[in-house]
Amino acid sequence: MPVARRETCDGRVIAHVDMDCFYVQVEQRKQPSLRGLPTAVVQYNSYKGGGLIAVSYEARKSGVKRRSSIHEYKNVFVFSSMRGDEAKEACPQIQLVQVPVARGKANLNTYRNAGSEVVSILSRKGRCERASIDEVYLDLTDAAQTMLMETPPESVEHVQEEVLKSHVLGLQIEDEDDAKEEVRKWLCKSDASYQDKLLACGAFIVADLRMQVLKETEFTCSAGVAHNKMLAKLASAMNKPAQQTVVPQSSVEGLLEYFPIKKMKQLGGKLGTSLQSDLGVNTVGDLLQFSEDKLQQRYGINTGTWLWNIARGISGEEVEGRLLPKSHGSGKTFPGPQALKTIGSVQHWLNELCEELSERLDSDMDQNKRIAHTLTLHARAYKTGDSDSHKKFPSKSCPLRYGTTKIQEDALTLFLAGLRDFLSFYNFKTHGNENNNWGITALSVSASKIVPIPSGTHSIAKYFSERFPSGSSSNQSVDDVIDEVAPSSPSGSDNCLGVIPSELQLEYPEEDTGVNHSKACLDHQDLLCNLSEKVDGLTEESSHVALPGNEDRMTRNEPYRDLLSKEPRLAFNASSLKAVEKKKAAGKKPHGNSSIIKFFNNYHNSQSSFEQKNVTNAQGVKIPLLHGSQSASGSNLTSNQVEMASEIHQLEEIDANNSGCSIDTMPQGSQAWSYNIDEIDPSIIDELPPEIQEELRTWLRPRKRPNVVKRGSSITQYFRPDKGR
Ligand code: TTP
Repeated sequence: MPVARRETCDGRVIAHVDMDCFYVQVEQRKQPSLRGLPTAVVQYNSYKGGGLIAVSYEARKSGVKRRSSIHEYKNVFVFSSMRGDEAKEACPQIQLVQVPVARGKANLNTYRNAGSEVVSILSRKGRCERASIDEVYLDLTDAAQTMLMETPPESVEHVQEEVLKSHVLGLQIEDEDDAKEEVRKWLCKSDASYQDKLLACGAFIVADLRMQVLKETEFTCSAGVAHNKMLAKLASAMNKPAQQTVVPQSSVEGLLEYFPIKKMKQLGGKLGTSLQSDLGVNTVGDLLQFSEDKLQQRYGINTGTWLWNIARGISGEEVEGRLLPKSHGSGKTFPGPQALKTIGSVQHWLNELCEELSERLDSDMDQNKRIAHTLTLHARAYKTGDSDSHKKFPSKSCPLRYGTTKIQEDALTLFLAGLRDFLSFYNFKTHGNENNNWGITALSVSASKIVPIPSGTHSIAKYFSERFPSGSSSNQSVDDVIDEVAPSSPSGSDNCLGVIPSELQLEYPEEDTGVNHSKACLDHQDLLCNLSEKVDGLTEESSHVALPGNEDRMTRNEPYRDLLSKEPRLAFNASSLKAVEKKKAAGKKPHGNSSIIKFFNNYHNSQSSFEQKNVTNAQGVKIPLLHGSQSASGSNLTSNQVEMASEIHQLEEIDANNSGCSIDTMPQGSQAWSYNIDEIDPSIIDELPPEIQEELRTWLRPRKRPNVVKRGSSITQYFRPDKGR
């Protein structure tokens, strides 16, 4: 029997608000002449008119839709998006607007900013959680209770039209002409239960908020009002656009009875499939026949309980008070023939993505006084013949260092670490003409663990010491990176996904709409952030990886965009330079061939010696081959990194003079410690001891800023992590 904590209705009033065809609305606001016309926003990649990423409701009436086909492959739903050309056939009047572009990829800033406008309005009435670029959860419990006490619905003389347009699940309406009157009666019923009265108040409040959004931003949105997040999210999608749906507790069973199990949040994948094939569960209602014990025995304690709860519409997930994104991300996919096959092209795109990420981090720091702590790289690679290969490139994380160049360097190191694991998985060997068997089909970088910037001298020192731990102030080591944590359990509280199962995220554009469609973590709608969850999304473009429906794209005679041949010489990181120096010292010439396949070959061929050399760094210090921990003590380059770079260097013709890096400027030794003067917020100078204020101001003066503070200066001494303060 359900225990108290599982009360199906605990009196909370939760709303989920979702913008209608959001990108289209943003474009229509920019170009008012498009209003009322069938309109769609297309991706940056204009192949066949560009993939559709947002479709207006006028266009939907003519059969234009974002997804043109869906098929299930290995228990995963794979979507192909409709393209502009196809949309024109279905609706010749359609207006196609290309997503804004920057750095050769979609730039979502306009949409993010528009989302922020909406959030600032919706947050006026209660705790507000920004769940994705265009959706929020609201906890309206307090506001509803207040309204019920002060102006209960039954006392409202004139109920506004927007409120009367609500849909109340389970409310029988015989004649559509009477719909508004029936809704009014339900909302204003004086002998309704306390919970229903609270929901009615919620409907009034949400309708009012939606009207404010329309008035102040010109955007329409739809909403669900229920006793928990899960039900509110289900409801908001039921009546669109510009409408709202209320879920009284008495209608929950009916709502879930026929709701497809695989459409529930977290049940689109293996778990949902197992429920179908092993237990014959096809709808959420089917789950009701199983006891909690049975579900726990089969799926474990937490998942079993979670399944038992969702069958009854129970979800205790709180609305987090969060108006700002939890993370930032930038990603791009390289479908079919665009797959990246050279380290140079990977580095080129990583540089672009990191530049965008760095800009967003800087503006977050400026505007919101927040800093991010973790940098994560996600990638997908394919290997012909292994349709699961796209799942095998591991995500890697490391501490985030501010500054575009540093982020670029670290992202490359993370990529190499992932590549190494990927190669190990296949125990890779290549022969002859296998160069086309491999490629990188998606890249994304994200910054997470974002916290308010510390203020005050002590915190600043801590901030710096965290950024540059153990003197490893230069590049991240390949062995220092951390494997990304596996996705949380279905009941994980971190996930605010709604009804859309993770597989649906796979639809995300082959392009770069970039980033963060994930509904779970706002800015992870990016392509690859949160590969396993839908939301910011974003987990999405597997449809462009070597799946059956897409293989034709791999072989089609489409013009192959050879990125490498067009790209300029790329600045290399310190590791690469060091490697170049090593090669030069050994009298060897760097190779000009930068094929990834060669990298694979070189990696494989050198693996055994690599493993051995790996244990000793440049200073002769033994370094354990540990993942997820700092391995170098006092060395700027781990031997591992040098070796890895050495491999790269065999593939790339490097002009050392192109690099702005100088590894020699970094202090050496176990007590080494440095930081970037640019990372000091000038506003904290007054809080520092007088003896270092003057010196710091000198450093901060424009045009005289060095990248690295001189060893032995009082500032350096002051900020030393081991300084006993
Ligand atoms: P959604 O909220 O999923 O859809 P929507 O707002 O366009 O339409 P609806 O009224 O049905 O909710 O996505 C929000 C925006 O995210 C959408 O306008 C464009 C973008 N997006 C993509 O770029 N790719 C995608 O695959 C999806 C689903 C959304």
